[in-house]
Amino acid sequence: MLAASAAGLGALGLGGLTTQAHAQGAAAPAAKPLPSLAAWKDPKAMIVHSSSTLETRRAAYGTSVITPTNRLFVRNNLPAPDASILEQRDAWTVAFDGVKNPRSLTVADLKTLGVETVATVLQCSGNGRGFFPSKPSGTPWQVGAAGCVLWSGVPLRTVIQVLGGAEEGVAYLTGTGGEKLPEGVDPLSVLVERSVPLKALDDALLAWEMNGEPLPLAHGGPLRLIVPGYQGVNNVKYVKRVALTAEQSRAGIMANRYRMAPPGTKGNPSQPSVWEMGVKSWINGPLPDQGSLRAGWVQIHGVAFAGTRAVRAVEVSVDGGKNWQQAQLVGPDLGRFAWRQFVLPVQLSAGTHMLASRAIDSAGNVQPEGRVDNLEGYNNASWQDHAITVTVA
Ligand SMILES: Nc1nc2c(c(=O)[nH]1)N[C@H]1C(S)=C(S)[C@@H](COP(=O)(O)O)O[C@H]1N2
Ligand SMILES: [Mo]
Repeated sequence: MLAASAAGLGALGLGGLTTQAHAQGAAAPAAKPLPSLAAWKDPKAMIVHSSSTLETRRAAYGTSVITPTNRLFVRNNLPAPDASILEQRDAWTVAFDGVKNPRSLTVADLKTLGVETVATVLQCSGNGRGFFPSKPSGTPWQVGAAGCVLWSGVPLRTVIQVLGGAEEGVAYLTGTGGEKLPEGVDPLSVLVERSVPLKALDDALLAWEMNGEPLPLAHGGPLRLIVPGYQGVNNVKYVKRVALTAEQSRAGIMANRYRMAPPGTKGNPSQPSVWEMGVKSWINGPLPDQGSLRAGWVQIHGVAFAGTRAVRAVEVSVDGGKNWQQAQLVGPDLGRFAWRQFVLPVQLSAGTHMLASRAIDSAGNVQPEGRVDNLEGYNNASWQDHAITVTVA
């Protein structure tokens, strides 16, 4: 089949077109078995780091916009709640605080208030940690702690309005995870509770569906707080309390961890928290481990996003960053919180080529060449780190 079509293209003067199959997720099967929480994931698409950390293989992103749920990464700081919480999804209760009329609402109540769908990039702030030469502790993610997901639920601002609006003096939106806390430890040291600046309320969603299905337990079902454009940790799963607060949470995950702490220091509340994501892109194909590349045309493709801002352009280099060419952004455009697919057709000659991409956002911010060194390896957007070297026969 392939040979026949290649011959046909040759007759059209397109000889040299690569016949390499862009295998989607056809890399070696995961070495460790999938954990029970995510036993339904596509094993060929995932790298299993641990029972609570699964990464999407770079080759498994494919070339469409939405990341299928069975290929999306998983990251849990605590053991997930028991699966029985999904038996009666509509009965799940969330406490609302910091509003004029504080009260609890069930998912069934929330479903009467509104419905909206938003596409966002969900990315762990540690995505790209594996490229830090300092080898920070934590999962050494490369590019696969990210995905583009469609979330459906009720806009949080609508719920807040129904509850009489914000109390005076609040400055943060604080979400609390519904995990059972281990006994014998300080609850604040393990509690998943995150605060984001109040302006995030404009876009935040309480989601009960993702990619057209009820939220699986691994991704926060029955209900998850989605903060579009903000790093993964702020998107609290199994959300059981939403509060508008004057101060940030005192939980360790907010106060000391997920801070841009200089190497050799300790994280503390005076350092920047991992909130809005920066401008970032990477190439998903061709990849070095996808079989032999033949000289001729290839479609360099990848993804680009910029937190709360739209992507204005993506440039691609085939010579390690010396020269850049503008790539084409391909649709559909699912809004400023989603990632954009980019494509650049190039003719590669025999030899070794370093392929890199760098994105520019709507405010003119350019994806940086280097990373900002920090204790825990957060916020790596370096185009240099994400470059790949392919050999063409
Ligand atoms: N309740 C709760 N929410 C959570 C977490 C968690 O451990 N518990 N992990 C956070 C982190 S660090 C990330 S990167 C994302 C991962 O989302 P996913 O597992 O759906 O991919 O969820 C965030 N929300
Ligand atoms: Mo994360």
